[in-house]
Amino acid sequence: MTIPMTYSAEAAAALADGRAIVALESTIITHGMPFPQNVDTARLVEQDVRDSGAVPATIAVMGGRLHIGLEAAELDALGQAQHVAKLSRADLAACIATGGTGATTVAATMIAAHLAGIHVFATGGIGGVHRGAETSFDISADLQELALTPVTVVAAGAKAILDLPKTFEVLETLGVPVIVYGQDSIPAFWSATSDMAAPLRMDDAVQIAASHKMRAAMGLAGGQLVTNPIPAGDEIPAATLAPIIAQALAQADAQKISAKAVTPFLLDRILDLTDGRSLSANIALVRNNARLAAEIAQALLK
Ligand code: PSU
Ligand code: MN
Repeated sequence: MTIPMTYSAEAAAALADGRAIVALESTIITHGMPFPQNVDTARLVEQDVRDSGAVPATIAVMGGRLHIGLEAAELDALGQAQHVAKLSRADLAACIATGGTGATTVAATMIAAHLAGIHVFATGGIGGVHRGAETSFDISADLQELALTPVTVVAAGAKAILDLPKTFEVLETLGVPVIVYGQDSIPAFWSATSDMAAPLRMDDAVQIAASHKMRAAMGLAGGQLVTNPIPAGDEIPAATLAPIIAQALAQADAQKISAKAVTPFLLDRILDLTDGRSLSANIALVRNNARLAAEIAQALLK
């Protein structure tokens, strides 16, 4: 059986020419940000990748086809579509097989990127271990994917709505390298720093690319997580966010939000409670990650 895949014109050309490519996810478009900022951001992020010397490939499933790169009209349509499925490893194949449409999470985007021969992927923040996971067992499939699929993922850490210490413990257990770019503490999504020490620190894209290649040479399964701090001018201090996150979590609890709905619900509540500041920060950090990912993708070719 062949996988029905559709490549955007620029992704197809870049793959044929062996040029640097950066995969981008689509759940951040459909479930992570409201319209129209979601589409505007997706376009800006694609352009950031181009301006930094690589080619963007936004990944999604549309009408039963796995799209590697979206044309402008497709991105527009996805950004405005209602009730789009949120696809992870568990449901990606089923969506394609049944002719569905869905946005890819970090886990599903990694799988698709790997199938297409793309080694680097930029997003905002990965999923992780939710607070209260000791009773809910809610741990994002993103973590396990990092242990399985050889793609270097650039993110501003894990989303700060999560239990960050538990998230990084699980990554350590799974053998996923967590590389902090340019500082000694793990960034915390909307905030540049945290009190968690960097498991690994690298200060340039060439080192990150070299360790990606070394893992491949050694036959180590899985990818790397590169955590890139939000630019200082765009961050929201952790102390400002703490009560807001607590309030959003209490609302999720009261409304019995569960499973895939948890992360989108919390992001939406925090957007409201910060008067939009969390969205501006989110946009700034994704763009920052896209630029670093483009550098890593180019360094991999050297
Ligand atoms: N980064 C963002 N916003 C998002 C996401 C990432 O800045 O909405 C998405 C990613 O697709 C990630 C998902 O895989 O949130 C995590 O969802 P869950 O916690 O349900 O695994
Ligand atoms: Mn979950």
